[in-house]
Amino acid sequence: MKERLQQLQQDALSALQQAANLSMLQDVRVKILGKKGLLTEVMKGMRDLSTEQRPVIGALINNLKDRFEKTFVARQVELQQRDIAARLASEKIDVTLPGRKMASGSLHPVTLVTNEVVEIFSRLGFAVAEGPEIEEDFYNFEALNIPKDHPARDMQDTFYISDDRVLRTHTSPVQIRTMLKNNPPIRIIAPGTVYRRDSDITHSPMFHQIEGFLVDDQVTFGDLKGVLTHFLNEFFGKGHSVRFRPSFFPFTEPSAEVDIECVICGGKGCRVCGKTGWLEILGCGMIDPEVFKSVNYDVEKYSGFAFGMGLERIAMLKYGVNDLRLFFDNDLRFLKQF
Ligand code: 2U9
Repeated sequence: MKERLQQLQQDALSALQQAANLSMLQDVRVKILGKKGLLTEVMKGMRDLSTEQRPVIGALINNLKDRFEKTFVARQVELQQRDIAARLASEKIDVTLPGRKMASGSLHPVTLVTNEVVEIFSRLGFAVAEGPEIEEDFYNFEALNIPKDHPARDMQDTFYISDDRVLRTHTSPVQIRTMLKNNPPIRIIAPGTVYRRDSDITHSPMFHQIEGFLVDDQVTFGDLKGVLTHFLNEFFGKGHSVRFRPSFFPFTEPSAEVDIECVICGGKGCRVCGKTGWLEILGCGMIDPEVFKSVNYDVEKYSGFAFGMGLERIAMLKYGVNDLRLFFDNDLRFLKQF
């Protein structure tokens, strides 16, 4: 039995050394120590040994097991390291390769100019107000002194949803809603999407406006001129002359349109300003007392000014865009430039 054990030890240790990979190594272990393994078979023969022989053979078996385990672990580590080395050699990572860049979007130019206008008026104490794009006739027209037969109500201009519901044609109804909920003093800036039945190279049926208004006691046309001139200096930079031309709007009296010296040619006359040297930027005026009456404000006590501008138009002037349709095409080659 002693010889059998010595032979088995020799065979087992050499089988461990010859195992070419981790799976073969495991097979050797099962072949020797498994339930039907060679050592297990030898150990069954212990029953037939005499009491003197049993501890001697037992010690030999323990010694064999011990050497087997140690050799097994050593060979296992060796094979694992060989595998790791092989993987490292075949799966080399080039840490100098540049990473994959995350594609990041950018804000739409109309959003950029909206943010800029809002920021300028915020610094003057104006708060942003918003309202629904589907409006009632009262807020969009009636309260703004636009009577039933006014041309602005013509089917040419307004998208009607029902007899008394429209897609808002301006953001002015936001100011009516604000006045109905609050008392003066009020300073509001109202950016938003508006809709008109108009579509050609210079008009889109959906566009963006920003309107503002201020109501308090003793507000004058001088306040209006001061605030809007300050806005234009901030938005287009100082050094461009500004002029106020008389105009008409149903909701303001007196009314004016505001021009700035052409920011493209400096007033010399070019294609953008139609050779006039001036660019029309804003409409404005003192809020008509009829508008105050429709929101139950005391016309003797309060006065105010209001203004409005098209955001696509000022974005075109600011960024030198020559075609309105570019804002709505969603062509990434255009949008990525801002
Ligand atoms: C209230 C009272 C008065 C807002 C105003 C304009 C003049 C104006 C146009 C500019 C270009 C619209 O986008 S555009 O076509 N707007 O000229 N808007 S005064 O007046 C108001 C608003 C609300 C309660």
